[in-house]
Amino acid sequence: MKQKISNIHQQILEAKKNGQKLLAILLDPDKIVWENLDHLVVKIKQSPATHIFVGGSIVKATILEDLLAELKQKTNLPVVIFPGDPSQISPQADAILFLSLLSGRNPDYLIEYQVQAAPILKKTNLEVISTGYILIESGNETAVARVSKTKPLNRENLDLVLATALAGEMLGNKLMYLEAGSGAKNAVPLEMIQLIAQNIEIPIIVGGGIVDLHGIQKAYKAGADLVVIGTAFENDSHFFES
Ligand code: 1GP
Repeated sequence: MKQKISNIHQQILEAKKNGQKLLAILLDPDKIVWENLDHLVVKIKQSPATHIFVGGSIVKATILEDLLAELKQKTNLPVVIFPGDPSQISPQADAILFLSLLSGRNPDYLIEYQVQAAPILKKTNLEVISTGYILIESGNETAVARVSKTKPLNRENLDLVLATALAGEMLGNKLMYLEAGSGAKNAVPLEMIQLIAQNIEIPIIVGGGIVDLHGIQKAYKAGADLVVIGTAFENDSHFFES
């Protein structure tokens, strides 16, 4: 196995300080067509991606292990688990986003799963990056809302989203993820990204429903430090060439 990439959180902080914008390609192990994996890896290498996120709402453990092993073997990018639940922990990755679903009021996603995951994580050398996760209403029901049985925050209610992000920062989260949900009809509103960026210090991840390169640039301009692209790249491996 290749050497682990360490200090991913520190690198994100430095990128933010230097105004360098980051991009993660999100791969859902359940949607990977294995015969195409080599082609996918070539396309990831040719893309401007700085990180690979791996995860999904429901993932079979063996597929996760296999995919992580392949990605670590074939790329030099940091591979970060973006888990749907504690079954999605693998020592093969470099880091894991230790998520708290702050927009919801389901205790499983606020503390129960974290309690289940902590002893498992303790035995790995994964870098654990605590991340506030805020789901924003996006025009259609997304897998995160369905699986977590939580409601997203109203996209018009900027005050509540801001209060949630502030609370997440004060609780000690190291990153804040503004999520419209995979395949969202509407991405996170730009004015919302801007407001949160003006009011919190920690790096901001934005994802869900971003379908073109212009959308990525707009999110950066509004204040996103790292943008996540899943569905658009999944549907078109030439996405970044357009
Ligand atoms: C989902 O934010 C990510 O958790 C990416 O969303 O699949 O819509 O790009 P998309």
